[in-house]
Amino acid sequence: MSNFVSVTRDGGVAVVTIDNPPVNALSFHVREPLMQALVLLRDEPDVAAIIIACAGRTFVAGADITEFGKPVQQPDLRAIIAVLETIAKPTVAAIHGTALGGGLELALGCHFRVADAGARLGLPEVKLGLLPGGGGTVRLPRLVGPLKALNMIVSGTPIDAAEALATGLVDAVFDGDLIAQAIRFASEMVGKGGPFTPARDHNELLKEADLPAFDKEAAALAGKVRGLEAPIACAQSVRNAITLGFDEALAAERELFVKLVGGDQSRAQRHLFFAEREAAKVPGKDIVRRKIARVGVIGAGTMGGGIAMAFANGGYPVTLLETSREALERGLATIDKNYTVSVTRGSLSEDAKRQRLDLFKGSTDYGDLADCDLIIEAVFEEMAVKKDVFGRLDAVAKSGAILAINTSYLDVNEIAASTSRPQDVVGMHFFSPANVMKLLEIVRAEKTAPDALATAVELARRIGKVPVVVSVCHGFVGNRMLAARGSESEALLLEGATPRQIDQVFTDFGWSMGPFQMGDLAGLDIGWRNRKARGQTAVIADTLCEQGHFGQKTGSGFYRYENGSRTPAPNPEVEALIRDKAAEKGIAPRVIGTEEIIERTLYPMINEGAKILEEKIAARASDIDVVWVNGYGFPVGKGGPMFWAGLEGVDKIIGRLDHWHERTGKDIFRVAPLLRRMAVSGSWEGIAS
Ligand code: T1G
Repeated sequence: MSNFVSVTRDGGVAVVTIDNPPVNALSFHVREPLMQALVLLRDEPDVAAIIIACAGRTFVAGADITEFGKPVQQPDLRAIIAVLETIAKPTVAAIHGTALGGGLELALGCHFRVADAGARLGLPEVKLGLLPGGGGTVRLPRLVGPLKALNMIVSGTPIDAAEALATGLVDAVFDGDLIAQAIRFASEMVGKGGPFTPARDHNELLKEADLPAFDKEAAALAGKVRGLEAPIACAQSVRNAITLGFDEALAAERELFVKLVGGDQSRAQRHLFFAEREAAKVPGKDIVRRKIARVGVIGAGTMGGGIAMAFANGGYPVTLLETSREALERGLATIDKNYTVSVTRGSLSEDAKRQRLDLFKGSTDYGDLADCDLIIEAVFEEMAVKKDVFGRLDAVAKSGAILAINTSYLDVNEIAASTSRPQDVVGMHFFSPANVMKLLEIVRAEKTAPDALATAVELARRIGKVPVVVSVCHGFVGNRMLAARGSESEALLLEGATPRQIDQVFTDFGWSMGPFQMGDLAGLDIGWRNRKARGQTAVIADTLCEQGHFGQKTGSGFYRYENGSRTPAPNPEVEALIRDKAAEKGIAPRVIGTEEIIERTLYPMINEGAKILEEKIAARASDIDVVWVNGYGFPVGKGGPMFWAGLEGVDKIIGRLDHWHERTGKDIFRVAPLLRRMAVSGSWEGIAS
């Protein structure tokens, strides 16, 4: 057939094997020979059954995402499935690894699906700002029922083989040689004889559908999507499967797909898909990663406990060190409590909890870290404390162990230089809660060895984190840009905007909450301590902190939180404080609009991003997008700050930055040379000096 599609025979059973590494995406060079093979085998009289399988580590993981946005080359996936459904002899999809998106849709075009016990099946298109475009929203509800299909398609979360069997998505699950068992299964079907019913003709579950219940569930899901179009389109398309005929619903699905694939949101989310994978690539092909079998964590407080859980969740044995038995017991008890909450919520089984807790070894003796391959500290954010810890680590850690610093702004070079092995020192900046937040800024210090860096990046992926390599500067990428975004917040308050107004601009933009509500959640005292350490001031926030108002944890900050609630209520004291401070500074309040708030908060952030690229603190603009989407909740539908700058218009951004620079003389508005170059070249690629 071709390099990408081959056919083998086992008696009357033909096995069509797709081989398109690394994930058997349904690229055009696969689709064409696949179509030819299916037509041939359909019409081949001595072929009694057809199996579709894949070589390599996974079944088809979807359509080829790199082809989106380009003219579609025929045959497309729908044409292939249409031919599949004309085949009278039994067709069987043999699934291993992942059957995702167009891959699962191809399998839904077969009469039967059998899976390896470790397989995962799903329609994750919504994560790319799309909906299944190969009939998935019309065929899946026919097999698993509309409600299950709705949840699978709107969440985009794959299910495992056991659940796929239980829901009727697959017909059998096998351990061992999948192809041999698929051939046996197909032969049994031949033996049983047809007619064999394609998914499109399974209507029983649709007839029983409870539309009001469906609409209720769809509305609940829609309530969580904050301006994203794809989840809404997904729900509508599954609903069409209930209310419309098959072909009508299929046509409606296509229409929705074409609209989404050409839209900015999907372009943004596809950008992030590839950006996350690029960010994890460390220059230097043949770097041998160091072996990591055991991890040590110093400090069992909020950060240390979360970091330790992240490694245990990734299957790594953890030695957790504290200065005292009490502190250690307290830390371990919090970890146990966190796992118990997950069990109660049903996101973790009691067994899994037990297995993870068994990975922990508590200690108060630095000597117990001697057998660790990577040791990360999460002690108090003070240089002297960090240096003391690294001095002691230097004495006990085994040769070749990686020594990692979890700091959000301290100078990693200075700490590395305080050891005898700076080549083994790397920054691993986790985000709180560390067992939940995806982002991990991997800080390359001046002397960090390439293999230590590459090992830290690989380890991050293994524990389910999204790693981004950054170089040393104050606040690295995320916090440095956060400071630029926040630097005008106080000025905007003094000039007439309110915390609620500014927060509303951010939530309308797509963030889950604005800077003032976020400050209250994280604790205003963190920023206060930071500002004091740097000799900086923020008159409103500092005054609130001096008065003991740290936000949610004290019941009052920029908002009030009555009786321990998490719902922010207006705080008249803050409004009075703002008016007083403005009067003191002779600032007359005025009406401030949404545009101005965006210009004075998001535009400086992009400008700072350009400076970060100029200084090579980040290797790619897309790395900055990955940091902001995975660490700071930047709306995925906007692709991250640097991608969004392209949507917003870089000329417009430069024009307004120049305007505010002229008006205020503030450095955050001084346009970075690289941003001006981006405006000329139209892309961030290849313009860093
Ligand atoms: N198209 C093109 N390239 C892909 C790809 C795809 N679908 N999936 C992965 N790659 C590349 C990826 O960029 C990387 O490249 C390499 O493969 C390994 O990937 C009509 C509309 C399968 C779970 O959303 O979730 O079908 O960086 O590093 O961690 O309805 O890849 O090495 O150059 O991620 O082992 C729907 C996307 C598509 C699944 C494997 N499918 N893929 O994870 O490897 S839309 C998806 C994944 C669709 C139809 C529609 C994961 C994976 P490089 P990797 P991994």
